[in-house]
Amino acid sequence: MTILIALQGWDTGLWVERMRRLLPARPVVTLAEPFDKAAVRYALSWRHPHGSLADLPNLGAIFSLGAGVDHILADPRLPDVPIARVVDPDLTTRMSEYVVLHCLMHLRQQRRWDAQQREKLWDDDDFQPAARELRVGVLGLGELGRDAAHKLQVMGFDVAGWSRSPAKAPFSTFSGQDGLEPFLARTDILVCLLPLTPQTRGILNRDLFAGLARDGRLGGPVLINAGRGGLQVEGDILAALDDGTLKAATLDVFEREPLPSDSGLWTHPRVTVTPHNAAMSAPEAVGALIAGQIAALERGEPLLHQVDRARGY
Ligand code: NDP
Ligand code: OXD
Repeated sequence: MTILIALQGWDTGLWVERMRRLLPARPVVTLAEPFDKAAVRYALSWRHPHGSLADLPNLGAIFSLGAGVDHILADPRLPDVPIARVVDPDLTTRMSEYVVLHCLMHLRQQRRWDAQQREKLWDDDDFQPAARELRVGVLGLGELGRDAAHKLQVMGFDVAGWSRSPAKAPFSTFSGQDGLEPFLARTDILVCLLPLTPQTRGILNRDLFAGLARDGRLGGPVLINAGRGGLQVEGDILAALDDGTLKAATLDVFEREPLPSDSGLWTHPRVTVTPHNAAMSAPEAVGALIAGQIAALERGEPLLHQVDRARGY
């Protein structure tokens, strides 16, 4: 009943320590050391090296250490066992904090005041719009999109959401390809919380930006992407910023991570870059979620938050 921790880019030691503390009777191993492959029952993955979960004859489940699972499904040698992802209030709350922060930052022009402060410039020529005058559109109405949409509504924004299948919510909802055009046409700030799948790859492109509202109070539409870098076409974002199709962007995720130092996004005056930390998986919270899932599985209960491989999320 060994637990294998297979991570790249995160601190493996933190997760080993957390899982050993939560499940003291179980061996917890990592890819950095020799281990008995036949003993591994559960694998915890964040961007595991492709092929590293193959040849584990008794593997029963894979737990993504993030909400997204594109990093797992991309493995061509992925074993055919159930995959569960993170659905946890700690992570959801972190993401909503990020989304609300950046919507407010664009609403209140915080980048402009920061620049003015550096110049010791006292210049307040505009009458700032109120949140209710801004239409925020949330792409993806899953665990994260719904919570963010709800909290944006509490702040007073005029919120709508878009999903694959029709959704009921206390705000306007749109779905499918037919719903995309009217959704974009009423959107001043576009928040992307979609998963990366073959259907969504590259969706944040020039054509989509051209469909956003042009009559909003910010003087042009704003993009906030905290979903995945593969959803966006970065050349199109830079071109759209430069020709006025987009007014500004906040980006947490990138086509290549870390964002290469020669990317024009780093230095663009109307781009805010954050290092894929909109909603980090805290070992305290996510470790407890996975330990609970393992205990439930072993009591014969179903695995929660399972990924549908055919849908890709
Ligand atoms: P969910 O699976 O709960 O929700 C996904 C949503 O996207 C659903 O509403 C789904 O529609 C919609 N969707 C999927 N495919 C399409 C499509 N082709 N067209 C329209 N809508 C679609 O995911 P979460 O909310 O938990 O997470 C979303 C993503 O956020 C993760 O996959 C991950 O990539 C990213 N993330 C980023 C983090 C960061 O720090 N930057 C942290 C955590 C997550 P439907 O409701 O019809 O199924
Ligand atoms: C996630 C992430 O998917 O951190 O949870 O990106």
